[in-house]
Amino acid sequence: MGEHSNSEFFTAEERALSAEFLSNGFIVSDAESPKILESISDNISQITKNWLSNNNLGNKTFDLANSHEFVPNDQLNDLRLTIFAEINKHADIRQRYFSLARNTLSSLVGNELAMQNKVNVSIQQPNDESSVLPMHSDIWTGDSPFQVVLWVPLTDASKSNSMFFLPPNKSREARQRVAAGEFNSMDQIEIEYKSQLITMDVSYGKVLIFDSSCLHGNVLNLTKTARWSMNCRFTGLLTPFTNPERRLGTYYLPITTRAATKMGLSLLGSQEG
Ligand SMILES: O=C(O)CCC(=O)C(=O)O
Ligand SMILES: [Fe+2]
Repeated sequence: MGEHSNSEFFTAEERALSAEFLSNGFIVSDAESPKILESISDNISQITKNWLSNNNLGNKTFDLANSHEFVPNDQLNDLRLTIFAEINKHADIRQRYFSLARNTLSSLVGNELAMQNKVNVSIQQPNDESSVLPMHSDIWTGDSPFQVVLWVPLTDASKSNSMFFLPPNKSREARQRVAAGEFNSMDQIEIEYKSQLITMDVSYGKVLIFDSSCLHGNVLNLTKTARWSMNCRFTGLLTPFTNPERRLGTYYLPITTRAATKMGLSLLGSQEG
């Protein structure tokens, strides 16, 4: 199958998006529904406000970007766990999250998708060493190589409060060198590829979709503002799911199964199949 074997079946717009994604490993676009983005941000703010008052840390309304004025870094993890539990109690949170990038995901991944069972929340407050996530590939923790991450900032993300990313060609090389045992630690790879890392610049109102097999991570936030972001994973529904801990039906859940697939699956599961 040639690289461009069926590209003439795409619209010019789809071709351009696909080429950009394959070459850069990521796409930044506008959230497809600013209203829904705001509703998610409001939910997170409310959960945080409740947590602050339950912990006697105040009851003022504040910008998430200034959370470090209220949330001590040593209590961040407790807040993070609370938000994760509470936001995922909203029955429609995954539907709302998906609707932030439904069209772009459809172009890049397909219109028949599986989605991670929960949405995740990251908080990177200024000078908080404990939240730094070293360079990694999500495939190293068993995530699907067919996976993209939809990453949505709730505050403007840039410079050291954002995340870094190693482009696909360099990531491929780095993964091969890791597999060959060339490095003793993640730090060593990060140092080796430092000059080739891209810092994501994604302001509130935009979304980032990235190839999570590419190496990525974050650094100590040396800016004056906190970064709050969410992330969740998507794959094509009918792609191989080979890792027992990343199965379809548990870690990934079908979200947009089409009629013909339901038709075929029901036959496969019957005596006739
Ligand atoms: O938000 C970050 O800084 C890193 C996120 C990440 O590693 C992921 O979503 O896979
Ligand atoms: Fe990751």
